[in-house]
Amino acid sequence: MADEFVFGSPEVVEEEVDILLIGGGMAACGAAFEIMRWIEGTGLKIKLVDKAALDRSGAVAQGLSAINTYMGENDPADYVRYVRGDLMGITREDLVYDVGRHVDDSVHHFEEWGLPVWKQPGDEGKKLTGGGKPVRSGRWQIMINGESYKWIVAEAAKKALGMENIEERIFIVRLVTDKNDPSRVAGAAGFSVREHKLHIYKFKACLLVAGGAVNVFRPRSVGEGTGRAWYPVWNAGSTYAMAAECGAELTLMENRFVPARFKDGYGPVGAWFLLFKAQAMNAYGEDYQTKNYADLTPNGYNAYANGPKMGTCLRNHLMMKEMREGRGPILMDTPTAMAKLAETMTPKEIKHLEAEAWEDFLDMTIGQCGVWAGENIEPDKEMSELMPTEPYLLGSHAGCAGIWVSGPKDIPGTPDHYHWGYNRMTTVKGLFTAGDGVGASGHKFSSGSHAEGRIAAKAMVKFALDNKDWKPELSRTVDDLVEEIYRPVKNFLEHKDYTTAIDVNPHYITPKMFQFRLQKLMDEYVAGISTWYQTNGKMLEIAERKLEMLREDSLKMRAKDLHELLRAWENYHRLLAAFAHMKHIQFREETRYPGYYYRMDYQAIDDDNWKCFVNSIYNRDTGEWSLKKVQYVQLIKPGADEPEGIARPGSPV
Ligand code: SFD
Ligand code: AMP
Repeated sequence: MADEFVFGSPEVVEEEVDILLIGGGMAACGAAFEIMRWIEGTGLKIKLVDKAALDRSGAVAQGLSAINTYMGENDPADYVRYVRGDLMGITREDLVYDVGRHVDDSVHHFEEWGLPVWKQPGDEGKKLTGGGKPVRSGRWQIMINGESYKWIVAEAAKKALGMENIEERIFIVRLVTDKNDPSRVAGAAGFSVREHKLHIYKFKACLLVAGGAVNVFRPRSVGEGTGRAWYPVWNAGSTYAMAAECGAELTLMENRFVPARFKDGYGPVGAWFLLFKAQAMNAYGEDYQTKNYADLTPNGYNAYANGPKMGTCLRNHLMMKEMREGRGPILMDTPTAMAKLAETMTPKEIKHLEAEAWEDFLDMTIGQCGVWAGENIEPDKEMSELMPTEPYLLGSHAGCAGIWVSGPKDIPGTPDHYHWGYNRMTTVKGLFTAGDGVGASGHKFSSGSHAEGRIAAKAMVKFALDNKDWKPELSRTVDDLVEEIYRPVKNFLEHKDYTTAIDVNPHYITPKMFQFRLQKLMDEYVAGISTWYQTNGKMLEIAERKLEMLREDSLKMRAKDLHELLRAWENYHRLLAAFAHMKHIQFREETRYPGYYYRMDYQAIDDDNWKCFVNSIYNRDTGEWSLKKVQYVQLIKPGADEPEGIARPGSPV
């Protein structure tokens, strides 16, 4: 209970470093590994803080079965074409290209560090760097035995940085700007989730890589499964919220990812579609993607599809039509796929295939195996239901919400507004990001996020060296930060005796109830599952009013122990991420991502007016958001088989 707080204020630990890495996921591990190469002999001090333990923190905690971004024989320019096609034409092609040209080196390191990468027959003993051909599930994806993926990547990061420079279980709550220059970040404050300690860091530069935002929307999971989600529940929008509060410009926060997943266990579908070549169908055995293709035409969505080649949101769109019109459930035909593959196999190989079908989930989404086992589903005998999930905000998977960053300057044709400083630096001086943090540049996945962390690390070292004599001074006092961060504790201690039921009190709101309120309103008004991802201007007005009230009530959150203090601040971060998402959807008067969300008052794609980025800035003092259009510039020429929408010029802004 609250015993740890009744003894008074937290111990305050202040520390100054040159570079702080916030987060311990794929991007942070990439940065930790890379940074040590560039600081040699410079005397720069680096520190990494993660809210959890590096070995199992972030999205890769449970492991993965595939590395979704590996170029191999492919040209990074084609990777850019693939990404912009999937994300409906609006992408920062400089950033995507940059990931594409560097990502393979990260994958080669993973293998070197011990990650088993599947190889084609005959190449089993060969490493990728020795010419070993990977088993590709798709053009960009390769298969791995990845249960221990995060352990392996974390071990390399720890070795590089040294455990003395890593602090685990520190939840960073906010960034602090510089006292003399409000456009510059100078520090960060957070608390230990194990001890009654507040940590304040001062630095020249920091990498904010705390992942995407999960549980902003009411999830499909209920009851004892509540909170089960596809993306990691511990990534609570901290990246977007802290960046926004520090004044960083966000981009494409209207975008979201709604993955089609195996129902209830949230098992990913990629391996089934791409490796096992399974077919998804409606309840009546019809191939809905072919059957509904013409349905893309009325609102111009077809401009972004070329036959079966279409983006993830459009595939969703065609699937959702079946469900909305009563021809669900959608089924993944696992038995036929396995039988087809087994046709040319020996009994031993068939056993192996069955093992692989299970291992795909055992390695990355173990809960899906629980569903199969619990519901007596044998994938070679029975089909499984697919379901579009609740929305997630992220920048590294098949989505592109995030922060607007400066890109590399060596890519021909890059306009000035794409680079103003150091690679992956945000519009706040000294604040860098990568992975889920970088907006307008999706499809990096685990490997690309690692590579991007490395890109950012190198640029940060340059920034720190260029600012070697600069001394950070915080714009806020320690007392002020203690007061703010421990407010939920104070709320609890001051009012806990007012009632006899600890969770029922007119003076405070529990973080859990706060989260329910947020999820309900986002679900019902901002295109969640209960409206089949539909909203309109009027609904968004109501959402805005309710979000404002929730922001007022955020000051009333209570924390009865350190765990609740963590939950309180996670939910505050979710609130700001949700706010950004709502404001961006409100601003973009078109339906750019059908199948992810629909503006029912503007159902068409409107390239003449909206083939552009939407960027926003949040004013922490006034609570106001300002939004604007930012020009999209095409850097990579359209390919012959790209849908016609791609070739259309960006709209004037
Ligand atoms: O199957 C704070 N991903 C997949 N990538 C692939 O390459 N292959 C796949 O197979 C992929 N699939 C998949 C994936 C993810 C998940 C959950 C599943 C399946 C079930 C995506 C990648 O995992 C993802 O792109 C990267 O991990 C993104 O990297 P990054 O670094 O941006 O985020 P992170 O790894 O989640 O790390 C976040 C870190 O931040 C910490 N943190 N620390 C301090 N203070 C705070 N306030 C903090 N808030 C968060 C976290 O602890 C963590 O360390 S499939 O679906 O396609
Ligand atoms: P998922 O398991 O759904 O996260 O997908 C893993 C990878 O496969 C990602 O790169 C997806 O874009 C891709 N993918 C998944 N389903 C399909 C599909 N039906 N067609 C093409 N690519 C897909």
